[in-house]
Amino acid sequence: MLDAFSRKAISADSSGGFIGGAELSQLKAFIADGNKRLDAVNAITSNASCVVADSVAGICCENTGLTAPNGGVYTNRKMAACLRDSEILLRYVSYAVLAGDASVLQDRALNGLRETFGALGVPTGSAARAVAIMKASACAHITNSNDTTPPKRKMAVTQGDCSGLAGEAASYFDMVISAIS
Ligand SMILES: CCC1=C(C)/C(=C/C2=NC(=C\c3[nH]c(/C=C4\NC(=O)[C@H](C)[C@H]4CC)c(C)c3CCC(=O)O)/C(CCC(=O)O)=C2C)NC1=O
Repeated sequence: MLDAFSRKAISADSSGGFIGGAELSQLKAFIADGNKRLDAVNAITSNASCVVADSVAGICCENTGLTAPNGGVYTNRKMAACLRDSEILLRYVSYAVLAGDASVLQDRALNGLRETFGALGVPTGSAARAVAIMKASACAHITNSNDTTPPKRKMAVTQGDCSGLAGEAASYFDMVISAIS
């Protein structure tokens, strides 16, 4: 498991150098934005069940075959597995946002996931679509701009520009999408 700090140390060590000025300023920025980052994690965490349920409801509305006999979430057991998988993936994205580093997401959740889904017959296109819906709603929660995206819940936080963090979170969701697509 790595974070933005360990990553800098490892890359400096691989070139036998000290952690230089540019790296230090990046880490300084990481610390300066620390409260925003924690608010971003909180925005995901406090709305997780809503974000997850909304994404799975979304794919079921868009594709009614999913809940029909032999569909990807036909039977309560498969629906429960699908909701659980979406929650797991969202949780790992929240860890990546916290650490400012995707390695924990890559190593513990995404590694081999496409093969697992393939072996189980989980429709990866629909799974990727569910992740894309989570991306839209989680990013709206991070920027607190979820006026138009259901759910419409707003957090009481200091107003500020969290577009950078929303973009970073979006990049982690994109990693999930490309890992299973
Ligand atoms: C480390 C993190 C981690 C992940 C990511 C994980 C995924 C994972 N998802 C599984 C199943 C599953 N996953 C889904 C998910 C879906 N079906 C759909 O149609 C939708 C598109 C989608 C939800 C978005 C379903 C339905 C199953 C059960 C498949 C089956 O048993 O037939 C299984 C098989 C074992 C089980 O059913 O519990 C694993 C291992 N396990 C882990 O430990």
